[in-house]
Amino acid sequence: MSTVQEKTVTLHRPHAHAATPKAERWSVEAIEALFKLPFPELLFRAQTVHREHFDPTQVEFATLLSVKTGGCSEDCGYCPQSASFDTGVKASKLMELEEVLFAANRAKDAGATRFCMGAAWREPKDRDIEKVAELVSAVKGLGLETCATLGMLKEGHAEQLRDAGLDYYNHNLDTSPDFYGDIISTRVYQDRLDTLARVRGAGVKVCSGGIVGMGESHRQRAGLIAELANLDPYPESVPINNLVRVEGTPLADQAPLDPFEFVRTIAVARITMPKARVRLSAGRQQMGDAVQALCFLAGANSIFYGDKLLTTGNPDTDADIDLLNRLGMQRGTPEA
Ligand code: SAM
Ligand code: DTB
Ligand code: SF4
Repeated sequence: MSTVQEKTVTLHRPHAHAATPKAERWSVEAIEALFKLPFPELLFRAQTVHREHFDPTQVEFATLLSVKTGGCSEDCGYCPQSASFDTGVKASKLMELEEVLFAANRAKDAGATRFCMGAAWREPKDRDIEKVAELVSAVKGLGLETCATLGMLKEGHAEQLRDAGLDYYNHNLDTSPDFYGDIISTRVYQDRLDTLARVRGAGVKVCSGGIVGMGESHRQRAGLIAELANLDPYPESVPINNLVRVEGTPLADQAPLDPFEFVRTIAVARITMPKARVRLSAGRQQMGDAVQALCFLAGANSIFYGDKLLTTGNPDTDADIDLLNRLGMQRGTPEA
């Protein structure tokens, strides 16, 4: 690592929610340069930014529930829920309200503050939105923050969800524009951006991140962060997923990512999106406590909390509480 690279990195910190002039935005090159910093330098910068905006001991607990599982018409190469791959995931219909409320109550009792409902749809139909709106308003009634991830939204859908009490909509950019076509053939990057614009336009908070470890290059990893950080404003919530390699998907045999590269991605997300909740998302079960601790040091302040993600495993809730206790950290609702 040369000191020349180190010196050429300038820390631009555009303010969230302010109109950011084009000149101040993050270039892929500047983000790549951050990625290439010596690890201690990168973590120091990320921690400095984190502490400017948040209490670094606080971590948000968000619980996921798959309200409609499997049988999806999209072909996202990482996803166990695509009907294109034989992964053993059984397709099911949208869950009934009572079942969702039961799970949301249990999540609340276990300490979650946000409840995210996921559906394996390319895009919901009008009648799906009506049903999900009922789920959202019931979960909101429990005093939980609500989030939904249902695929692409048409005109008016985001407004309907907002009116039902939806706080966040999750829709990931997943990777860089130039790698996207290698992973998904059934939609294009602009479709994702259009949905994010609809969500933002309706006044629903944006949760958008991506997956690393899919075989993307360093530059493409930087390209994903640049796309997210240059959204104007950038997302309030940024989930960074480490690919969960699922048997039957095209990415099942992908070589695992160097864990330090994952930690670097968290740090770069923190530096470029200072006020966002950066979520250490999928892949924690395979990661080990020490790497998770490094992610918190790099600025992650949110996790998915609960024994299951959508279809794959997640650490036990007891193990998560134990980990935070050992680190002297605690559950909270980090506010910038
Ligand atoms: N169908 C909707 C969509 O694609 O937006 C919502 C559900 S989809 C499962 C939500 C996100 O989960 C994906 O965008 C992707 O980032 C993440 N995801 C899915 N499978 C994953 C895997 N095997 N490893 C890591 N993240 C994964
Ligand atoms: C996100 O970024 N990650 C979550 C959530 N948003 C919906 C999903 C992770 C899914 C991991 C694979 C599975 O459990 O099916
Ligand atoms: Fe379907 Fe979402 Fe999985 Fe893609 S990521 S196959 S859209 S459930």
